[in-house]
Amino acid sequence: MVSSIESSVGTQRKVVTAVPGPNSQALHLRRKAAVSAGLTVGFPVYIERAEGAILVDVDGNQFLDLGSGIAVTGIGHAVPALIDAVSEQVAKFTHTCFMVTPYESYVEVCEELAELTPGTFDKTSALFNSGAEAIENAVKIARLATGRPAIVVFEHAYHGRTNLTMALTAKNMPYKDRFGPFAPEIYRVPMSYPYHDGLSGAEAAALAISIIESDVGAKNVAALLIEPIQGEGGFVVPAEGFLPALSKWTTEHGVVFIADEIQTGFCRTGDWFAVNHEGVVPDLVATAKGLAGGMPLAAVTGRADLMNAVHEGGLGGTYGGNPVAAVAALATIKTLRDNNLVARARELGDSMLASLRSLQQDVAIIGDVRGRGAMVAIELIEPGTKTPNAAATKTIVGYCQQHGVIAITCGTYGNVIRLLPPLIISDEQLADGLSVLGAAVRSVQ
Ligand code: PLZ
Repeated sequence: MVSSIESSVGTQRKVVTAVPGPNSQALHLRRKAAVSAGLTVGFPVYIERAEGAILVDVDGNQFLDLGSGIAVTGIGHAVPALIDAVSEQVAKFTHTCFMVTPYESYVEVCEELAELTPGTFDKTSALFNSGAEAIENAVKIARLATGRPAIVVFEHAYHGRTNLTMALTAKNMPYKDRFGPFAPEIYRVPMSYPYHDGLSGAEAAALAISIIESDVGAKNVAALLIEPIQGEGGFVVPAEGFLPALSKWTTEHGVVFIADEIQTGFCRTGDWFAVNHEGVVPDLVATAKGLAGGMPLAAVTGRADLMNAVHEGGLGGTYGGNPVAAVAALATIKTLRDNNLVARARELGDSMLASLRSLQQDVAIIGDVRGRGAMVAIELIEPGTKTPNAAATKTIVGYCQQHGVIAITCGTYGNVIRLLPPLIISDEQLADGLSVLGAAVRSVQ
C-alpha cells in the first residue's frame, strides 16, 4: 500500500478563507474575461498544487479530492514515480511524432495494454490524446473491419463531445444542444438500469437485442459500444448478466463489442477493467483517464485482426502517444501494480457502500446506493418517489465544497453524486470525506 504522501501539504482538508477565497475570486474574474463561457464552472477554487488526495488552492485552502479529476488521478497527486518519469522524459525529448520517427515508450505502453486488457488473443493498440478521440477511432476501426455502418449505443451513455461522440452520447443538455447536425447511423437502445427498470440482466439484454434486430438488423451493425458501468450518465451498474448476454449476441452476429472503459478502467472498479467482473471479453477496449495519471493519453486496444485491418496511414494524429504521456502511463501502470491498487479499490468500495447504505437508512432522499470498487454513487430522489432531486444534489455538493470536500455530480437528471477517490486515499481521509457527505445529506433532509 502507498500511504498518502506526508509533506508540507499534509493529509487534512482545511478551509481557511471564504470559499472561493479572494485570490480564487480574482482569478475567476480574469477567467470570465478570457475563457469561453461555454465551459462548465464546477467549483471555482483555483488550484495551485496537489499531493496525495489533497488539492491546495491559491488561498491556502486544502480540499479532500473525492473526484480524482473525473477518475484520472487514480494513483493520487504528485506521485514521485510519475514526477521522475515525466521530468526525465521532458529533458530527453518532448515530441517527435510517432508517425515520423518512433520511440520505445509508445511500443511499451501498447505491450502493457495487450497484457492488461481482457482476452488471450493477439492484440494491438493505437494511442491518442483524449477519450473522445479513442472512441472515434474504435468506431472507425469497427466500421472498416466489418464493412458495416451502424453503431449501437445505450440510453444515458456518455462517449465524448466531438461530432461523432456527441452523436454517441445520450444527453442533450449541455452536451449536444444546438451543436448538430450529428453523425448518422447511430442507434440508441435501453440500458439495464436496475433501480428504474426492475429488469434482470437477461431481460434487459433481450429487450435491447430485440430493438436492435427490429430497428437496425444485426447484419448492419458494425459495433455495439457500451460503458460497462456508465459514468456521466449516473454510475449505472447494469444488472448481472446484461453485459455477458450482449457480448454473446455480438459474437454470434459478427458485431464488434467495444467497451468504453475510459472512466472505469485501470483498477477503478476493483479490477483492471470493469468488464472483468463478469468475464466479458470485448473485441476492442477504449481507455484514457486513469491510464496516465493526469497526462493526456488514450488508447484503443483489441483483436489484432480488427486493429490491423486498417491500411497503413489510416490511423494517427500529431500528438497521439506523446512520449511524456507515454512514460507517465508506464509509471502509472507500475504504481497501480506495485501497490496492488486493484485490491485497495475493492476495500474503498466496501467502505463507501457500507457507509452510504447506512446513511440511506436514516434519510428519505437517497433512493439508491450503487457502484463497484472505488466508483460509488448515491441517487437523490424526492422522498417516497423515484423522481430525481437535482436541487438537493446541488445543495449537498455545495455543502461538501464549503467544508473542504470535492464531490462531483452526474446523471442524466443531475441527481447523482459520484465518489471517485484517488485509490491511495487513506482510511482516515475516506472516513472524514464520508462524514462530511453524510452531514451534507442530513442538512437537506
Ligand atoms: N467515455 C465513459 O467518461 C469522459 C467528461 C467531462 P474525454 N468523461 C468526462 C466533460 O464534461 O467533458 C469520458 C467518459 C467515457 C468517453 C469520455 C470522453 O473522454 O477525454 O473527455 O474526451
